[in-house]
Amino acid sequence: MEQIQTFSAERFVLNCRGRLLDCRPGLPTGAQVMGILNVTPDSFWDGGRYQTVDAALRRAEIMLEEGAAIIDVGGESTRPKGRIYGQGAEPVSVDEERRRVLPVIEALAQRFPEALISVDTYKPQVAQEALEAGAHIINDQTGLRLYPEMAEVAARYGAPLVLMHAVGRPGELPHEVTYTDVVAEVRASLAASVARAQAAGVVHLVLDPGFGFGKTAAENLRLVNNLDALLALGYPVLVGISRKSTIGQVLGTPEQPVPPEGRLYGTLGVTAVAVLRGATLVRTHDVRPTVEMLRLLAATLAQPRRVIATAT
Ligand code: HH2
Repeated sequence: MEQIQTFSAERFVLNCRGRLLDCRPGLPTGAQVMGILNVTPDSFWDGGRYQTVDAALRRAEIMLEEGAAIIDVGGESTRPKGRIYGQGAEPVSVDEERRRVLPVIEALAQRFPEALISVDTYKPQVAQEALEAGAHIINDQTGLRLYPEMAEVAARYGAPLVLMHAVGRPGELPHEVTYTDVVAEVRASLAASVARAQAAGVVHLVLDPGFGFGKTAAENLRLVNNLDALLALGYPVLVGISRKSTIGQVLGTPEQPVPPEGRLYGTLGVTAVAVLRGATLVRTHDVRPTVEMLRLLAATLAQPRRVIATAT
């Protein structure tokens, strides 16, 4: 596998509409933390908790105090239909998504001018209005697959674009996808998304394997353990592992996964491996535990390694 020796500032220091975010591997903080703020009624973990602007602002304030660099605002859950999550999330119209996210983004931008705000949407119209309202980053869970014109919006506003790998439509994941080589296939799909974004003139991209999106638990973990294959495409890598069902399935069984409230420590373990393999952005519901784990990970890795030869 090819190795990237240097992480150029041009690609790994993101220019977020004039504000810089260092995403070079080896950061003293381990990685940049993106705090999740779902302003939805039906997200699998935080759904229904932050549906008023006041509640969303209070939650953002806590996450920023705990060390989040980015607040990721989402107005449509992607909770898939199926055995684990039951009915799945409802699709959301452009109007409803706008109504949910725009007032929160506007209030966040005013109240916390030092914070970076990303908008978790695959709809170009919502993204554009979110950028107008003060967002800095677009987080596209479909990696430009549904609406390639999202790339033009990112290019026009000078906003970094997160390209996540997923299959199917959000909320309607096909559960029967079979991969022959999940790492190679996800990498090839992301490479195609990168080419599309570059052609539209987007400068700053972030790649995301799409942990939990139409992949088995083993495939999700294999992607994390081979994240350097995505990093080799030459852009910073983000992971969103937080409390997802893979953690519950490994701790319990595929039939009876441990519920989301019991998935924090497992999440931290998988996240540590992701960062060791080169991820420099971590999307999480649990900012303080993640920040503390990352700091200790970085402090440990900063110590010189000495290999002591053993007698055979
Ligand atoms: N995961 C979710 C949503 N957005 N964005 C990126 N870049 N990467 C992810 O892994 C990712 C994401 C799903 O998690 P969550 O927002 O907690 O749940 P829900 O979709 O139910 O709102």
